[in-house]
Parts: sequence; structure tokens; C-alpha cells
Amino acid sequence: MAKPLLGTLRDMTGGAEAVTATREVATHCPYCALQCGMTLRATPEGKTEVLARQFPTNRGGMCQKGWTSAELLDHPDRLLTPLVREDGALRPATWEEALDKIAGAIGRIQDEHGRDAVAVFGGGGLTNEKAYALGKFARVGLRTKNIDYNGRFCMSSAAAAGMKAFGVDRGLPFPLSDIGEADTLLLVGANVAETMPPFARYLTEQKQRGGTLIVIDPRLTTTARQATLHLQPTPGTDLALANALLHIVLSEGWIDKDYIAARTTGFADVRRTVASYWPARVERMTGVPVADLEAAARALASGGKTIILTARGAEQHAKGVDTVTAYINLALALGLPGRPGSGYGCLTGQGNGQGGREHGQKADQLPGYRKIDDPAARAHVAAVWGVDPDELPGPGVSAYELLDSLGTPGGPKAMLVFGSNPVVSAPRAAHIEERIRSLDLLVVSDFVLSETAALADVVLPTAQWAEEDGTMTNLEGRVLRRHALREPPPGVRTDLAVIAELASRLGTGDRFTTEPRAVFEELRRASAGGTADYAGVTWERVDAEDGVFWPCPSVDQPGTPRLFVDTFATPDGRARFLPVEHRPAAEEVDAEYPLYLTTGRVLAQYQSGAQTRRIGPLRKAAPNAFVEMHPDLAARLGVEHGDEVVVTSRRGQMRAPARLTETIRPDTVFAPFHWGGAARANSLTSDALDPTSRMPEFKVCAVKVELA
Ligand SMILES: Nc1nc2c(c(=O)[nH]1)N[C@H]1C(S)=C(S)[C@@H](COP(=O)(O)OP(=O)(O)OC[C@H]3O[C@@H](n4cnc5c(=O)[nH]c(N)nc54)[C@H](O)[C@@H]3O)O[C@H]1N2
Ligand SMILES: Nc1nc2c(c(=O)[nH]1)N[C@H]1C(S)=C(S)[C@@H](COP(=O)(O)OP(=O)(O)OC[C@H]3O[C@@H](n4cnc5c(=O)[nH]c(N)nc54)[C@H](O)[C@@H]3O)O[C@H]1N2
Ligand code: SF4
Ligand SMILES: [Mo]
Repeated sequence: MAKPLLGTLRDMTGGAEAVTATREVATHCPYCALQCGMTLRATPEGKTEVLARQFPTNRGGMCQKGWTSAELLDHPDRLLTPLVREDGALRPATWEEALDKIAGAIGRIQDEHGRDAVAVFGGGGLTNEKAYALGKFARVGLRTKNIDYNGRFCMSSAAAAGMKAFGVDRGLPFPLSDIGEADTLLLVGANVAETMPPFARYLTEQKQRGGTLIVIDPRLTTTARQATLHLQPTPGTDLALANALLHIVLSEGWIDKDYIAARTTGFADVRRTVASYWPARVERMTGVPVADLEAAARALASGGKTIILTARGAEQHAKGVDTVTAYINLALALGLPGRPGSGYGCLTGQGNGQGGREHGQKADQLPGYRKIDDPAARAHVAAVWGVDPDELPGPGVSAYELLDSLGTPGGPKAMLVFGSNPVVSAPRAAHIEERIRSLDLLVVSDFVLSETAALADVVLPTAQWAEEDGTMTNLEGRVLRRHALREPPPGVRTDLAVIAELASRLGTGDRFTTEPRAVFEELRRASAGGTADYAGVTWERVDAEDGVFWPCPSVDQPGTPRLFVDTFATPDGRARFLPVEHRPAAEEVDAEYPLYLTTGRVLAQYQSGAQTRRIGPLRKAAPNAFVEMHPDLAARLGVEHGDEVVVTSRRGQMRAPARLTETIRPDTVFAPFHWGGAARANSLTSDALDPTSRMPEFKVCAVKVELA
């Protein structure tokens, strides 16, 4: 369906008085992976207004973060000039000075310590064009293997599990609209009512059609309140729970034998493994009553359209990949993936969390979701980049391992950060902050002085979403267009311009462009033939067709809203069952640290809070961190609602007011991770990593709580 407004900078008064005219563009929210459609309008008074827009995903809805997003554009905290550190303090500098300083330091550090001594840390909020350019810059401009990004902290466990089972990782292998039509919907560790509010429309629709909603969460969240059935396990026990559900499905004879025979391999091993997860045993492991396990299994096996979705609650564990695999096993045994209206999916989180993991800012990856250690992939991408495949570095290490190695003997001495605030968001953050402080050179590109930027040697002020063109790929794998409403303020440059300027100082300027469309055209070629194939996606098509789903190998191909209908992306076309065993969390509670801590989000703040903590209405809605606990626990601790408490783990402390609520398990406390300083939840969290995805265990560690 063509949209006349899309893609045009519309002058509503006819062009003559362009300065005083109202202009608007159709674009998408800068924050989460739902990428709600919004109209941005510049008024003659110089204000920027946000209007919700009808788009197939948000259907005219938006959340408070989206509504207020434009407040950061002309915010007093906005960085409008580069900053360089002198005598310990940051001072304004010209672009020439800042870029020369960076290039000079990179040259010296690489001469002395080798190419890998410079690291790059990217983000899942960057457009496809920027993520692609950043990965290329690391491999071609810096020739370092050390690049990774915050997506490791996000959906990497589901991505790895999806790759193993289906041969491809696309968060949702079907459009969002399927969710509203599901007869049974299972949400595992997903609080969509707060993390993707317009998503609630699909839950309402599903309910109105008489569907069953099952939510698995240690807290009775706003989402769980809407559920037909809420299972409230101890954090970190989802794997056992999934195996129990499959155990019941098997013993009741509810499996889809024809599907298993025709479309999968490996079922026998899984059948053997789940045999020992009988419900009474799993009730003891998880705290979920047998009757609830049975009711959930029955609903899932009811034979209608059934969808299983996981998010960070199930995934951010040192066994996140195996946990997701357990839910995929359940989905396969029920014959869901590829069946119309049914399936398994992961709810990707960041604005471009999906695209951000496809174009090469991940340590082991090249564009098109190619593997960097695959000779054919290297040859293809090297040809697009005009370099010798042997010149491309090999795989680097994952985000946490990279941060943990900064400044250590043999580790990177410099790091360039684009689109992340790890001082607040990385696990075991006090330690990571210390590693970051030990660098010889820290460069941060941001539009505000985030906690990480505040430690930098050079800060580069970058353009915001309303000031740049490009594409984002939402949680459905739908490529969307970001449209610029206005120019960046004077003194501010785009990330693409920074990358190109640095490359030119390092001698490879001819390989980089500041033009997002040109970058996208190159990305199309680099991704062609890869798993995430964008060859047939053009900016024009994206506008005209309400986005294009990858893979889309050619311009005359419609894109692929639904995957797995006939085949899986594995070599034999079959999905793989993989047996997985439950194991305890990396850190279990004991006499000294008797409580589980789990962490997550609140509606009005986004991620490390660098953006949303600066926006008045959001600050009002969610002014500070808190420690959520059950009144019974609070009584034992002598804590009352609003009292300051100190939470201590083996790694550090956090201080915030207690929030008493009966909606959480009495053995568990919850803290949001959106704040830094004394209220930083990540001072507590564990750096235990999943062996495959290298995802940190953000969702469970052992703590004690005391009155401050
Ligand atoms: N308001 C807001 N929205 C956001 C974001 C934001 O920062 N703020 N960030 C975006 C991003 S990047 C992401 S990744 C998504 C994340 O979206 P979600 O995954 O929905 O968010 P979380 O709050 O991290 O975790 C979801 C739930 O997991 C539960 N949980 C904790 N431990 C466990 C466990 O062991 N098992 C189970 N089953 N559940 C557990 C928590 O109680 C929490 O309610 O949100 C996106 N949207
Ligand atoms: N305890 C705990 N910790 C967690 C989680 C959890 O559930 N619990 N969740 C994890 C997850 S899922 C995620 S995704 C991470 C996210 O955590 P971070 O990676 O810290 O994410 P943001 O806060 O979005 O940081 C983005 C930064 O980049 C800036 N920025 C935004 N867009 C751009 C851009 O286009 N260019 C540039 N140069 N800068 C930009 C913003 O102003 C901000 O300072 O946190 C992880 N940390
Ligand atoms: S749900 Fe996500 S994309 Fe939509 S307005 Fe809120 S933050 Fe933006
Ligand atoms: Mo995320």
C-alpha cells in the first residue's frame, strides 16, 4: 500500500515560506524493537511534535517513551561540540582537534601493541547502515578483531538457540499480527505491558477471541495480571519448567508425531532427557505447582494456533541458550514452528536489535549474518570491501569478555563506543568501570554525556534519530525506514561521518561514505546470498510496502514474512531437537546471601537511562531506582515501604528505597537497571556467561538486603 507522505519532507504551505512552514515525516520511534510508526512534525514555532501513526505493528499506539522522545532533540544536556580531556577534565574542542587526537592515539597504540589493541563497542540501537559501517570500519579501517556490541546482553541466547534448532535467527519468524490470533499464547520472561506497551493490543485481541494467555515470570507483572494462568517460578528455573511441560505432553500422548517424523531430527534423545522431569520433581525445583504445570501443558497442546515467545527473563542466564532450546523442543514436539498461526519466537528488545546482529558488529560475524571464520563468507565480503580476504581479522571475543579484558596485559588499550552505556548496563559494572578507566584511550560517540561518555578521553556529539536517514529492522525481521525531519544542530555530526573521517585519517577513507543510502546499497551487496539477505530490499520498497521482511534476495521477490512454512534453514531442511538438562544458576543462595536478585525494566525508563532519565515526564513517572520485595520478607528484615535499603552481592552494593508488593516471590527481590551511581543494579549482577552465547546472567544472582 503506497503512502504518499512517506519519505517526503512535506511542506504543507506550498514551499514559498519554507522557513515558517510546518514540515513532517513518517518515521519510527527511536527506542524499542517494536519500532512504532510515528509522524514527526516541525512546527513554525520551532517545536518538534510527535504523532502516533498507523503502522501494521503498533496500529496507531505508542508508549510514553515514544510520545516524549522529541524532548531530547533540543534538550539542554545535548552535546553540541566535541569534548577532549585535558588535565583530567573534559573541555570543548573542534572536530579537527578531536579527530586528530583519536587518530594519533590509535596510530601510536596500534604501532606499539598491535592492531587488536583498539576495540570497538557497538549497539543494537544503531541503524543498519551504521552497524554495517562500524563492523567494516573495525575490520578494514582499524583491522582489529576486537569488535562486539550490547546485543550480547540482549537476545544472544535466543539467537544462538534459533541458529542451532532452525538454522536461522530471526526473532519472530512470523508477523506480530499472528499473536492476536493465537488460541494459546505462552510468554516466558516477557513483561510486554511495560517493555512494549502497544503490544498489549495483541493480548487484548487474543483474549477477546477467547484465547488462553500463560505467563511465566517470578513476578505478577502488569503482563501476568492479564494472564489466564501465571506460573511464578524461582528465577533461573525455566529450563526445568520447559522440560516438565514436554514431559507432560509426552506422557499424555499430545505430541505431533507426523510433524516430528516429517520435519525434525533428534527427538529420541530429547524424549529420553525429559523423562526424568516428572511434574512433582519440577514442582520442587521451580516452586510451580503440579496442577499449574499440567494446566499449562494442556492449554499448549489444545491443538489450536499456539505461540511460544521468550524474552530476557528466560534468556539472560548462564544457561540461556539451553533454556530457549528447551522451549523450542516443546514447540517442535507440538508441531508449532511453520504451522500457520503457530510457532516459537523471541521478542527482540532494542530498536535495531535484529538488524544490529546481522551486519557485522558482532565479534564472529560478517554482513548478511555470515560467519567470519567461513572462507566463502570472507571471500564474498572482502570482494565487496575491495580488500584481500587474508587481510580480514578473525573472530574476536564477546562483549563482556572484551570489556573485562580492557587495559589488561594483552588486552585492548583503546575503545571506541557507539551506542551503548556499559558503565551502567554491563554486569559486574564496578569491575567493568574500573577496566574502562584503565584504558589509554576511550572514545564515546553519543548525544548526551552518558556515564560512559563522562569517562572518555574524547566525546563526539552525534546526530539523533530525527536527524538521520537509514533503516532499522524490527522484532519481526521487517526492514523499516528512518526519515530525517531536520539537520543535526551545528557542531553535531553523524556516526557515519565520524567513521568516514576516522577512516580517512587512518588511510582507508576511500572505502567509507557519509551517505546512508550509499552504505545501504553496499550492505545489499554484502548481504546478498547470506542468511539475512537484503539484496532485494530498497529504501523505496520499504516506504511503499510498510517494510520488507528479510530474507529478500531480489527486487522482484516479495520478502519473507513467514519462515519455516515448508522447510528450515538447516542443511537437511529439518529442525533439530537438542536434549538439554537443567542446571542451577551460577550463583545459588546461601546463608550469607539468602535472596535471589532479578533485574529488568520499568515502563517509563529505557535501558541505561541515558536518554530517558533526562526527559521530564519520564522522570516524573519513574524518578528513581527501587528494590521490589514481598511484605513478608520486608517484615523479616524490619523494612517498611520507602525505607532505604542496601543490597549486597559478592560483587558490590546498590542502595535504593524498598518497594513492598505482594506480586513478587518472597525469596526474590527485583531491581530495575536504568540508574547509575549508588542505585546501579549492575553493581550486584554476576558475570557468569552462557558457554555458547556468552550472555551474562543478568536475571539471577544471590544477595542480602539490609536497612541502610
Ligand atoms: N520500558 C522499557 N521498554 C523496553 C526496554 C527498556 O529498557 N524499558 N528495553 C528494550 C529492550 S533492549 C529489551 S531487551 C526488552 C526486554 O523486555 P523484557 O524481556 O520484557 O524485559 P525485562 O524486564 O528485562 O524482563 C522481563 C521479565 O522477566 C522476568 N524474569 C526475571 N527473572 C526471570 C526468570 O528467571 N525466569 C522468567 N521466566 N522470568 C524472569 C522479570 O520479572 C521481568 O518481568 O525491552 C525493550 N523495551
Ligand atoms: N541488570 C541488567 N542489566 C542489563 C539488562 C537487564 O535486563 N538487567 N539488559 C541488557 C540489555 S537487554 C541491553 S539491550 C543493554 C542495554 O544497555 P546499553 O547498551 O547501555 O543501552 P542504552 O542505554 O540504550 O545505551 C545507548 C547509549 O547510546 C546512545 N545512543 C543511542 N542511539 C545512538 C546512536 O545512534 N549513535 C550513538 N553514537 N549513540 C547512540 C544513548 O544516548 C545511550 O547513551 O543492557 C543490558 N543490561
Ligand atoms: S513501544 Fe517501543 S517503539 Fe513503541 S513508542 Fe514505546 S518505546 Fe517506542
Ligand atoms: Mo535488550
